[in-house]
Amino acid sequence: PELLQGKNIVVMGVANERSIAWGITKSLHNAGANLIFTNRQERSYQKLVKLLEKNEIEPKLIVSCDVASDESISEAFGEIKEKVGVIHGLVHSVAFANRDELKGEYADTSREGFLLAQEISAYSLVAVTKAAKEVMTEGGGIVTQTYLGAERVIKNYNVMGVAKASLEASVRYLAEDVGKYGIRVNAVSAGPIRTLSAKGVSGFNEKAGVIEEKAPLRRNVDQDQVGDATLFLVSELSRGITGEVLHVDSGYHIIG
Ligand code: 0WD
Repeated sequence: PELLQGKNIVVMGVANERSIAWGITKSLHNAGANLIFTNRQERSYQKLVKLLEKNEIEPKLIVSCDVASDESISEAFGEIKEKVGVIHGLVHSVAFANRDELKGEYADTSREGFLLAQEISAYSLVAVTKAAKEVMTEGGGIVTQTYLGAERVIKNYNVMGVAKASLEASVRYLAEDVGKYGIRVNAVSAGPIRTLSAKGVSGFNEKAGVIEEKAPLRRNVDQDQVGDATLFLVSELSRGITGEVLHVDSGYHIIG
């Protein structure tokens, strides 16, 4: 049987064809999973429906979910519980910061901008894990998306780097909390990939060039590679792994 045959997996964060969550969708679909999607905006919903049709992927369910709202999260997972019952995995591929704070000096970050980045990019995983564990009654894997800017100072990544540091620490604390229910929590730390969100980070093209030049594999990663690594972390193949950050970056992070 296929790796995720009969498994119900929630995917959060498909905005368009370039989204990392779309690469993940293809990997999970190819592994036989039943997919449940959450979107924030109507615009993304329309795009997602078209993308799914074009790729002949039949979604099990699509629900709206704005991670900035506890009410929206609880409605979304309530609907998932009612219509799907049990879920076996969840992919969190959501982040946000004000564009004008993804350049210049981190020291200039506003209080509001700091809190917004933390709320959407880090706290959302906490809130979603709390809601998802009620529906993950047979155990499973939760996987989020992070970036090297959590560990090192990367020019312009600023407030988002600090939010990703918080996200990675949350992965560890959450892993401890839900481990007793057979639920694992891990992160993929992807190299730079051209997406809608990446466009918001100043000087993004330079970052991709550095990977091609310096990473052991001398090439950039793409959505499909992140998709396959995420599939591994969602599936039972990684049943011994939790609280981990797996780098999918052509090995760039090992180079000094
Ligand atoms: O180089 C990159 N692109 C990397 C991205 C490298 C390493 C990590 N990542 C991370 C991002 O930080 C993020 O956590 O991967 C994740 C996905 O990013 P992406 O695929 O680059 O971004 P994008 O295609 O823009 O999707 C981001 C989505 C939003 O799209 P819409 O158009 O609906 O705003 O994040 C979601 C949303 O789907 N999002 C929200 N979802 C629910 N509630 C919210 C929100 N409040 N805000 C943003």
